[in-house]
Amino acid sequence: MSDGNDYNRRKFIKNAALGAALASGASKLSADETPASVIPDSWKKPGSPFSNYGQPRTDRSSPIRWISNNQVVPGDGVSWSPLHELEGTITPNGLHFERHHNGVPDIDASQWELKIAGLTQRALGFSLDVLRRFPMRSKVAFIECGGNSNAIYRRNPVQAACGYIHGLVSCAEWTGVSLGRLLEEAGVQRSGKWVIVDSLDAAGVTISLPIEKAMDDVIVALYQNGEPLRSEHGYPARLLVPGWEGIVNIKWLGSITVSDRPVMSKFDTVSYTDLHANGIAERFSFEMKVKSVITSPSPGQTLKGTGFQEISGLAWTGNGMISRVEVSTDGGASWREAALQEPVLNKALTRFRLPWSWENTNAVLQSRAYDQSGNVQPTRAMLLKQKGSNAYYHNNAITSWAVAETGAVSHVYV
Ligand SMILES: Nc1nc2c(c(=O)[nH]1)N[C@H]1C(S)=C(S)[C@@H](COP(=O)(O)O)O[C@H]1N2
Ligand SMILES: [Mo]
Repeated sequence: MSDGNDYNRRKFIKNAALGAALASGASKLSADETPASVIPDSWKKPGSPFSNYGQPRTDRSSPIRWISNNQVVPGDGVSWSPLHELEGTITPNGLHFERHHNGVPDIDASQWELKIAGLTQRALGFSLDVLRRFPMRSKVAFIECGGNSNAIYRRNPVQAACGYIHGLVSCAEWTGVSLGRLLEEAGVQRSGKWVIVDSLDAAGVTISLPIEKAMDDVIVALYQNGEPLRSEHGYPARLLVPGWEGIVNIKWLGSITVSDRPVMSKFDTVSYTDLHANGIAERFSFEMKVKSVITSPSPGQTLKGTGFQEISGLAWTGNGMISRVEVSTDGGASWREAALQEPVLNKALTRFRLPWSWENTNAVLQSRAYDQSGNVQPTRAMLLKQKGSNAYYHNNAITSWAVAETGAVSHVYV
């Protein structure tokens, strides 16, 4: 037996002898609390009946999405995914963030068809029934709004829960028909370099996508996490454009027009576009950059007692897979590599975890993600320097959560 084992064994015996609180905080059962001596109340009457569609528990107020309404345009705003109250990597459909520019339209699917026209051999209309006859494919992917985390541009750290700062990202298994397959059916002409995607909501959202991406991995999604799309997420069909900014993932699809050029719509140019310090705007900043955030511990939470504490969070990149996540508990002075939970998927949320022991001391928690192309998440100072003071979108800076001696967690800049 090695000295180390002997030491641990002696320490264990000592703790057990003292009846000391274990590092986990588990409580010690008295004799009349052991399983053999207790009859649970739930054994005494039958449980509640079946339901046609399961609902979340109603005796609690969380997890819920928070809603931020834009005060000017009706139905313009967001609802945030409560990242700090969720685990794993798949967002339940009722908690997937939402971004609408003019409310959720009610589309009659029996009258609906997706039109494909423009620089094609033929103009085609695909009803929902016709789309369902095509080969289906599924992809687990995140969608992130280009405006996610823009609070990190503010002068002072916003004190809000993690999901209220970073929750315009969610991840689901999307199933539908390859857009490339549908474009082939219509026959793209040689001069077709872009597709112009129009939607049916009152906001009149139109965007342009390069034909290479449209023919590559884009899905006309009909299902989200196995069930037909909900109205909020684009019923009857939306685009899933893996790894690219939220806005191009057009909901309530109307038509796709093949063109030799982008249409330069408001959503191609003004929205989701960053203005550099020299007054020149970024164009087509499609790919979401490598990013991560610690979801637990995070602001609003208070650590309950010293000892073992798992640090856990989410990492993602529009550029392939997450290759590594490092965690600091001292504001970036030193870093340790976190474990990545399997499976690590291309353009999907990746869960990371690191065991930690908290000893009633001040700590500043940070996570730093790397992707397979070698991109690294920048510090806030680096990002501000690079993007200048006009920037509002695409903030992928490292976030810092401070843990006070009391265990209270808050948002800080370091
Ligand atoms: N037709 C239409 N598509 C849209 C939008 C919209 O307002 N109308 N919002 C876009 C934006 S900015 C984002 S971030 C994503 C959000 O998708 P979700 O609401 O399913 O999370 O949808 C995109 N697709
Ligand atoms: Mo967005």
